[in-house]
Amino acid sequence: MSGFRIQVINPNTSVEMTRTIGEAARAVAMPGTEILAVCPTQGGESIEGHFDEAIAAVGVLEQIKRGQAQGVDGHIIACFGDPGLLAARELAKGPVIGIAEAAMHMATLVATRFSVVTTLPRTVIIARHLLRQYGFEHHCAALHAIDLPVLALEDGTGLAQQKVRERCIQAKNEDNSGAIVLGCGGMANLARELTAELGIPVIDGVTAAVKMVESLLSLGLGTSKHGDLAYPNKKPLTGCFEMLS
Ligand code: 5HY
Repeated sequence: MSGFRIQVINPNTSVEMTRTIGEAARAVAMPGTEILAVCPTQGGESIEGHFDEAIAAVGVLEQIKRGQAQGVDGHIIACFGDPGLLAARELAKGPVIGIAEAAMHMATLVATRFSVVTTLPRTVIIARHLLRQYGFEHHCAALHAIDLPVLALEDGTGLAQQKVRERCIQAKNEDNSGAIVLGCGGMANLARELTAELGIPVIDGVTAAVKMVESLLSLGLGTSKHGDLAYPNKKPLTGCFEMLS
């Protein structure tokens, strides 16, 4: 099976991070899979709280619309808060996977307990909400923040990457977790090296989601259009939301 077109949406507007995410996705995609890495035309350069997520969700929906118009087969929301996930599923015919859910699901398949390493302490709180929402609370041993903003991952100094590495080592030793989930799309290029160095699965959601979308597509499965994920009820949308109608 080949020839899938997967749209990887970075919900923030950082072009550098979109490139990092796209490269990581291409590195694991099947030879016939085409990865289209995109980000919204409007919004914030990083997503670090509920306010940022609400804005980013609209950008995600805009990109889903575009992707569908271009005939892509599946979509990935490449931000650890999975902003707009269920709304995106309403719009989409193909599968839509968020990177937090992808990484958490995969972690439960290779370890009984995992730790999360993310950027800011407030993101830890958002990740806790997601754990509860997805039913993974009991699988998560602990959550850690490197205490640097999201864009530190793209500043070229390597400091954020070094802190992620240190936190992962600390999580392995102190939490006694069998796996680590990386809690930011901008960490997508770190998983393989850290897995080799730490000797336990270090899972990034972007690459995990690529393999999940490919699996669903290979099985001929898309988003259910029966029930709450049916296409949105038709109604006029005004102002800046006209582009979504
Ligand atoms: C992300 N923010 O994956 C999240 C997560 C974080 O702009 N991309 C973002 O680290 O807060």
